[in-house]
Amino acid sequence: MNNINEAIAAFPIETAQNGSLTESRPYGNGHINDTFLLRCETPEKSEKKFILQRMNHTIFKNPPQLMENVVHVTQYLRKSILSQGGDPNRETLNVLQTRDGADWFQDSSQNYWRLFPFIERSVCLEKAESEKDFYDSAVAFGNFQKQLADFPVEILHETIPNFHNTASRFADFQKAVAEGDQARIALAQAEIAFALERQKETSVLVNLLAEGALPLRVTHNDTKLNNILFDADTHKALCIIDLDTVMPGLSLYDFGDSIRFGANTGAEDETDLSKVGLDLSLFEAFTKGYLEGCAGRLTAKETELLPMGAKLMTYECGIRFLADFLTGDHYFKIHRDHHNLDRARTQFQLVADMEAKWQDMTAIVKKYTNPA
Ligand code: ADP
Ligand code: GN1
Ligand code: MG
Repeated sequence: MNNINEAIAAFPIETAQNGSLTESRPYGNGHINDTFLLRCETPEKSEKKFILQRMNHTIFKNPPQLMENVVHVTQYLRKSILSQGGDPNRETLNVLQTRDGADWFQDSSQNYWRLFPFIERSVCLEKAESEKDFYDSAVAFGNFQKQLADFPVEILHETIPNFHNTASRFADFQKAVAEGDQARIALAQAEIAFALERQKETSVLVNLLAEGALPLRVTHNDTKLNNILFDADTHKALCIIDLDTVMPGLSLYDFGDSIRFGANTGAEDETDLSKVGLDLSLFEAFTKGYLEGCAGRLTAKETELLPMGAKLMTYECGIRFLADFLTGDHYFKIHRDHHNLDRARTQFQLVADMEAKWQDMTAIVKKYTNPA
């Protein structure tokens, strides 16, 4: 039982100013939290909207700590946006407190809820409508990296341990192959073989991090295109959302996750694999934008390894989808049978296409490292 009505009552949603609630409905395409759009009609007959979310506390084991991170990060971003003359009510999420002044609410069934103002006149894209959109998203994610460069990392909680530790994800995957559902394992033989063949690469980036050859930064860790809002009027990237996994991490994985999702010629769950591949023009647009957004902060090693970030993040997501399929779909929300297997297949198809286009990817990164 979700007890959404308890949550609605706990937050100052229906107030003299906001008027009364006219609609509450599931919203967005996130795989993890339950998101609801709430609409109120004000006494002046205008509309006030909110995003109410039930946090997934099976996945995020400590929602209060998670919310502490989100509050710290959004307050920090707020100051940075103000100092740059921006609008902090549109360019970052803002956590709204309960009537009791808390940043989150726990209902009688132990669900955790949070509330954000709906960012008006914004759009969320599942697919870039133009190269420019994707380039803009890259500048925004690079800029996010830059904005948080001096954030006091020691105050952040690790909301999901080893979130982008590809070697540890591989170990989880092996466990799923050993202990998963036999019928599902039989169905996914080709995908399992594909993943196992690439075991050696899973530790490349984590080893470089351990050796100190790559820096640990404050990263977003879930940089897909639908985690950024665009301004509906100007179509410029406006606000980075879904801050649940802002943690210390590798810039390469932020770069990689954006490529994985946004530079795919097909959807993440496309069943016609002939539609899935790496769009090199989008890869180029994102590389250019991300390097510009980071404004010289990436080291030479990080820049050189951007293609590896893209490939490993795609591979990692593939083994996560596949492990979830093999063990009964308990992590990612599914909307049809074999949904997670379909998702794993697209990721592996994309990895294979990246392998085929490796020289092009490397050349594109070089082009923007040493502009002529
Ligand atoms: P999940 O973790 O499940 O992906 P998100 O935080 O990304 O959840 O939210 C799901 C969707 O809800 C987003 O993709 C976006 O479309 C929409 N959304 C979230 N927060 C806001 C907001 N403050 N204003 C407008 N839309 C939002
Ligand atoms: C999940 O929450 P959402 O839908 O933005 C997942 C990401 C995956 C992504 C795959 C906390 O992101 O790690 O890359 O699905 N988030 C979490 O689409 O596991
Ligand atoms: Mg999301």
